[in-house]
Amino acid sequence: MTAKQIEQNYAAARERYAEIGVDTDAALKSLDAISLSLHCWQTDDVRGFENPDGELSGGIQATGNYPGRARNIEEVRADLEKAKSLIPGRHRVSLHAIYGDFGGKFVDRDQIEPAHFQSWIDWAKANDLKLDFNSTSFSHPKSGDMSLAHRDKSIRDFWIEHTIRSRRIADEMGRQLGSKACHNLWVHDGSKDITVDRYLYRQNLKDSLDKIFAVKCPNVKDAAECKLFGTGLESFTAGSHEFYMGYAVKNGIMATMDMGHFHPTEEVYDKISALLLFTNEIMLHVSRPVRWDSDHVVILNDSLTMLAQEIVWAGALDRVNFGLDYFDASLNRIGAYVIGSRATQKAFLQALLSPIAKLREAEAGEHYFERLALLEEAKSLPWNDVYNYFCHTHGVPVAQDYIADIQKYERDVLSKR
Ligand code: RNT
Ligand code: ZN
Repeated sequence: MTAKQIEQNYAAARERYAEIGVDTDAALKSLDAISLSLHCWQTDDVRGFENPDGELSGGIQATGNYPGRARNIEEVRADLEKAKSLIPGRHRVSLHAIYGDFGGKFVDRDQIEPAHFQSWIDWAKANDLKLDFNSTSFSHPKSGDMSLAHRDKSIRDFWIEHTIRSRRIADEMGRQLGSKACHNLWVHDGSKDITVDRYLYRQNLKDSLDKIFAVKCPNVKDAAECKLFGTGLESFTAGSHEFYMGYAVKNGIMATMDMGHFHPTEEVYDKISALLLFTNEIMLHVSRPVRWDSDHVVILNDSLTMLAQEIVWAGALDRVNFGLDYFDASLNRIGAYVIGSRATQKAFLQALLSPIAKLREAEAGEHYFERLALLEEAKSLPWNDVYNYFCHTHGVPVAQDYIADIQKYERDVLSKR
């Protein structure tokens, strides 16, 4: 598409939307304000630099062995920079504690410090990025089936120390970059089979969290992520949805909603308005479960569009933190970022372009045929011409043009790894 075509298509789309009372320029402005937090772990299948050849544990799995996985900090950064250059807008990067700049030394989880992440902060500054952070409880000899909920106090203490240190690192990131860092706490703690001491484990988890959050980190937005189950941990998950919802509401932190962490027909979108009445902000993990929490690359599907609609219609864009969370090792990993990020932006743009005034009017008047008809019509309005214009004005490849760019990166860089 030529620049002229993109601009002409946008002009036509703008008129078409104006007919139904929608301002495309305003929608683009709102879209521009949405920063996605790119999860660093798609670059290397959640290996990190602490023990990159170790097994991924904690009930999560990256399947596939597509060549070109990032093997060190330079490669992770190069891949993130490449992905960023193909995604319009200003974004963030989310790091896990195992991605520290450890200089080839083994630094155990209860020893990590802001210094191990200083080069990430400098990199973020140089690349106009903000950072978010995650404590890492998986892939470690001390984590087994349980960490913060473990019945052994010395194990709990180790993970409490790790998580406090992780929050301090996030605090330093937030301070230096002038934007509060989201710290997401997810632990896999659970069991494979029938569990008779559920109350004890949850009480342990709660006590550990109380100790962790007693440390004040003014530049951090704290979040905790629930889960339904992990592989090998099918019968019990200490940090269930009810557990963290209760904890978040009582303690004023965010609940993280991962789209893969609920029953297969349960959708995250319907939780937004319920949660936001009781917590200030929400953290999202945008993901795509296929039959289970499989963390497939995010695409523009109903789960995503309905989630975006709900957030936009609730007027809650500034109360939601948009983390991506998927890891597919079976295809070009930079491509995975670009597809998932663009799909997320498209979902939000569609929502921002929905004829909400007319839809609300129909609903208030109990005109349900008209409401459904309008919702259906909105699906095929020329929103993609608006998105193409967004890419064009941000100087990134429009429509399918990013494919050739990624193929070139694969030829020039990834294939040499
Ligand atoms: C696992 C959780 C968690 C992880 C990342 C790596 O089921 O979704 O968020 O995916 O922290
Ligand atoms: Zn997640």
